[in-house]
Amino acid sequence: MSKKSEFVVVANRLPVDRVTDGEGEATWRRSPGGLVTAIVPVMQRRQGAWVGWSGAPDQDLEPFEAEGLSLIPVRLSARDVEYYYEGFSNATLWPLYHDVIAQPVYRRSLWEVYERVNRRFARAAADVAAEGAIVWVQDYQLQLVPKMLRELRPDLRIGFFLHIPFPPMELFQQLPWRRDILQGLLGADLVGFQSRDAASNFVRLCRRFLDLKPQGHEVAIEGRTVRADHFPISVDANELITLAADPGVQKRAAQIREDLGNPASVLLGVDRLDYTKGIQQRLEAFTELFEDERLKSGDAVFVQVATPSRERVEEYRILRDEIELQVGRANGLYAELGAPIINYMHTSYTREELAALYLAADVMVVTPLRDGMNLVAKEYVACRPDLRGALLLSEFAGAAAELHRAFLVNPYDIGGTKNRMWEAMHASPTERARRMRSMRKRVIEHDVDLWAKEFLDALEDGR
Ligand code: GDG
Repeated sequence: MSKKSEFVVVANRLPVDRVTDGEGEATWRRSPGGLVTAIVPVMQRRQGAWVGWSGAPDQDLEPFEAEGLSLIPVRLSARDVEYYYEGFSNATLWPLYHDVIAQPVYRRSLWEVYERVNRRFARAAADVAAEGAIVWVQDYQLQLVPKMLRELRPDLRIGFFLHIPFPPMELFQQLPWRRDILQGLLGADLVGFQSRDAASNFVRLCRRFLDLKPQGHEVAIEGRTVRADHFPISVDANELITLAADPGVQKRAAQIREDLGNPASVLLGVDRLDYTKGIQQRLEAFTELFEDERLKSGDAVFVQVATPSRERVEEYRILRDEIELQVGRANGLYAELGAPIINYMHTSYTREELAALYLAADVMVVTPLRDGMNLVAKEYVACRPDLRGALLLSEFAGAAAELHRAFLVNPYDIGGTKNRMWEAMHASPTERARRMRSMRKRVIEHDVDLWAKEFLDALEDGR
């Protein structure tokens, strides 16, 4: 395809999923999620193209159009998926960038494939970008793309956004390829992070390991200036408000409470099944409330939705077993016949069902040990115009910097988490409303559209 685009997004995955209809015909459907929703209108305005992997290994696909988007597939072999995606991205970078909660794997063979695959993405972007186009590279799987792309196409304006935390010196230092990653990112004109701390870590690391002399958040390199800044991502608040007002969703929420036996409190967790999310810590805190006899069956029910994730990575398989053992134990000890204290669902739901769960929950429990932002916390807040819910939120989630009226917890402190959980369950309606009102104001004013606009304005400003 020779058509060039003025605006190119480069991400590990394409924004569409392959679905098969009733007749067995395969088509593409836009993937759910804030990033796609926020960027699609921008792309439509600017003849945008999206470069990414289809999600299936060894698939040869020509560029195609779907959902009004121009899509450029990048091929990954089964080995690429194993080494670049499951390996370097999810067994090296993911744990390293999340406070080494799990031990990162440092293997040269993984790095080599990461480099090779990043180059493939950079070439695909270079081929499709028009003269002087804006290219926006997404996330930790593609940190080398900005530099590789600049070498191929110095005329482009390149932005990079990291969705996960960026670690402090003491941790980042471990990475054998630390200089390559920093240099990779510095190929961009603007490097965006979720938090101020992450942006500062990056600048400090450039000083320490590349001998550069940053001024504030600007790094001068090879006659250019790279800006590092924070742009906290958000949700499509309007979409969620509409969803929560839907009579079908509201009816379903009432049904869910009824199915749970109409307990005094419904607590909810919604996460990818990931060791960064603090699922074990929150379930331990909840179970201890029964052990302490502060709660008994019928007082409170915990619903934990754990969406299957990265199931071929060893750590994730172990975690799943541990959680399932923990849930079984807790119910074995404290449930009554037909009334588990924890309802654990290892599955994924539609947006409608998720909204109904948010509406049914008195306390939303979000306790990551480290999280770039955490959209679930913001989604819950957007879905509660009734002001009746309470949010229990980890200090280690990026979202805590904005949602400081949540019931904040340190998830490593099980005793403290348990008490705060109890407090959130028993807060008066006035207190819940006061906290929720302030959090809603923030999420509605700073939605995902504003996030994308602020990033792109900053990227174009520096031209
Ligand atoms: C990374 C960063 C950062 C979950 N289960 C279902 C479902 N979900 C949706 C949620 C939410 C999204 O998945 C999860 O987003 P989070 O932000 O909570 O977490 P990560 O997946 O780790 O995302 C994170 C984010 O990137 C964006 O920058 O905030 O810090 O780690 O939207 O609703 N959606 C549906 N069914 C499910 O069962 N439909």
